[in-house]
Amino acid sequence: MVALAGCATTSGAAPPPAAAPEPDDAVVRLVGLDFDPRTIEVPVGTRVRWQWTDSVVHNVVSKDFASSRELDGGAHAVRFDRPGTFPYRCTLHAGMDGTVVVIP
Ligand SMILES: [Cu+2]
Repeated sequence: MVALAGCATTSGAAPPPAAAPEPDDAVVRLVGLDFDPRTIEVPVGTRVRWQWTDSVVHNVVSKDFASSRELDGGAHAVRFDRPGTFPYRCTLHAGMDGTVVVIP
């Protein structure tokens, strides 16, 4: 299973806190209706941190994890504890797809 770390919930009116950055995070930016980079390759145990730097609302959703809908300044982080290929997408924008490749 993919371990979830720093997942914000969508309950309540207050915006969820951004996942605090960690020095070894692999960073994917949400910018220009796209993920940058679209494919990121990381070693097992790495935390991937998505950073919203777009004025449009996006989310990050796969069958293993899901963020809330966030705007510019938002963040979501997931630690990947097993190797594999993990496709994900923004469910709000067709074609806004990304992949995390976790290598042993
Ligand atoms: Cu989007």
